Amino acid sequence: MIDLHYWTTPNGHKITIFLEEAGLAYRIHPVNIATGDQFKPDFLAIAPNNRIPAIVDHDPADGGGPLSLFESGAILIYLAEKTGTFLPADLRGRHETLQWLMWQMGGLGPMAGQNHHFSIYAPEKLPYAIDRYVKETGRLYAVLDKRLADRPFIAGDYSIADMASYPWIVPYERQSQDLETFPNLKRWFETVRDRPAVVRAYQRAKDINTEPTVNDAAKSVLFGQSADTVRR
Ligand SMILES: N[C@@H](CCC(=O)N[C@@H](CS)C(=O)NCC(=O)O)C(=O)O
Repeated sequence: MIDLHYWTTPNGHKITIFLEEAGLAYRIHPVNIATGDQFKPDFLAIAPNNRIPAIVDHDPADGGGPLSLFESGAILIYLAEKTGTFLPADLRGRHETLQWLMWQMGGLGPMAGQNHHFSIYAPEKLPYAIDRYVKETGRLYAVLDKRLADRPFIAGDYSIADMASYPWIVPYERQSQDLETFPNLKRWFETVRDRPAVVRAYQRAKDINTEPTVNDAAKSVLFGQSADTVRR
């Protein structure tokens, strides 16, 4: 059994997609990041960065005690290795997939996240910041579009690289991106979107978070953090 500490955001969706695809038994523990659940001591004990997602595997392959992990990329690699799925075993295929997973973790996710922040949530609309992140998101979309020109998925067969990137393309309109101008990316997006496991993962999110709006109280929880938040 896997305990998934989760909220209904792109980094959370990555893990429900994997778990649904692999058919692993899991329990969701909602961590409402808009109301501050990410600062509860039980969550911080497994996720010291106060960010979702995190997992606890009660049946790790080494037969030892429960194994906990935070960081969505690390969780995807762990689950892929645990199940022997969605990450090729051969040297070249494995590293091609991990390379694109890292591209998402270090590039697409953080840049699209800053795009959301400055375009939608920031109290002041700063043209330089908005332009910077909209353009950088567009550049990353173009990289993915080019990559997908001659292959159906990001790295070989459908893999954890696709599962990591897809949830960050879902809010493309909020990122001021037009999928019509990225035809290969659009075709891939629709293929992943229509997978039954992906549909199930997004349905779970809807069942858990019926009001996914970020109000002023949530903004002060999410965007007022500093070193003091961690030291408290
Ligand atoms: N690099 C981390 C990022 C995780 C992350 O940023 N999670 C967000 C939701 S998508 C969160 O928990 N935010 C809570 C907060 O900002 O306090 C990962 O991929 O797991």
